[in-house]
Amino acid sequence: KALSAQFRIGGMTCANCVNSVEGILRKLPGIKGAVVALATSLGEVEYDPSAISKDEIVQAIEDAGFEAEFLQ
Ligand code: 9UX
Repeated sequence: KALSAQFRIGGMTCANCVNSVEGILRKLPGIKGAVVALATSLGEVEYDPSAISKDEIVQAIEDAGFEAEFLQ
């Protein structure tokens, strides 16, 4: 069953960053959906916790040069 979680993201300064973060997330296994907002620096992922962990999601974002932290 998919869960939804919000995260705060740092290091995004232009709209292309948003596309790049969303693209990275959507290619990961276990991600059902991903949206990121530049104006609020918030993102939300829908993910399958049996396929990917929050730590792995954070790691993928940080590997791309951004910072990420889940809100809950
Ligand atoms: Mo925009 Mo984001 O030129 O890493 S793509 S700043």
